[in-house]
Amino acid sequence: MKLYYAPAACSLGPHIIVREAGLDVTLNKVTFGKERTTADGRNFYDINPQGAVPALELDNGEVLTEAQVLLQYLAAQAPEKKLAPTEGFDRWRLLETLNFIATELHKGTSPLFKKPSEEIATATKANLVNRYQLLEQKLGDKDYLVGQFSIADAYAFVVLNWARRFEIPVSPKLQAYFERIRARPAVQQTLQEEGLPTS
Ligand SMILES: N[C@@H](CCC(=O)N[C@@H](CS)C(=O)NCC(=O)O)C(=O)O
Repeated sequence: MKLYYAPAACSLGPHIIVREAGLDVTLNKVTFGKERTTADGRNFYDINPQGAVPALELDNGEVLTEAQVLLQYLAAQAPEKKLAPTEGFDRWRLLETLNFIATELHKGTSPLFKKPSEEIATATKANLVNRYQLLEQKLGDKDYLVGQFSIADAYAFVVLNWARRFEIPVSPKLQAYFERIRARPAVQQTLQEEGLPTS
């Protein structure tokens, strides 16, 4: 399998899960410019017509996209690692949490990457402050969002990393949660592989 990624983009979540699960996946960096080119010299639009990372190319040539689907697919390749509960109510809680992160936090942050006007930036950030309060409520007093560490935490790590970049205030509890995930050996390895700060 090949994972198409860009440093610190939402592909960071699937990358973390590749390392947590110990999967045999080749990383292929996509350079975003006027054209989108992969590290092995291909036009990325030929792989994902949307031009967005992450994309996962399977050994049979199929290409999967959508971060929360890749997270689930990768976790399913190593069920013994229990990175995504598949039974009981935790399964539904996991899906709810993934969708919340995708639609409220991931897409809620997207406008900030597009050099918005001050008015849009202020409104986007105010909305995110509220959404991070909701994330904190979901975390409650637990170490991780759904029982033990799961794909939801890998995805939450990505958006919390963006919150830091755009100086969106998060509570001490969420900051400690972010640091707990960052300290995991697989996450440290992933950050190093993407050339990102590890502390
Ligand atoms: N719906 C896609 C969106 C992925 C996405 O937003 N990717 C961003 C990076 S985090 C990207 O590649 N943006 C470039 C673009 O869309 O032109 C998903 O959930 O995976």
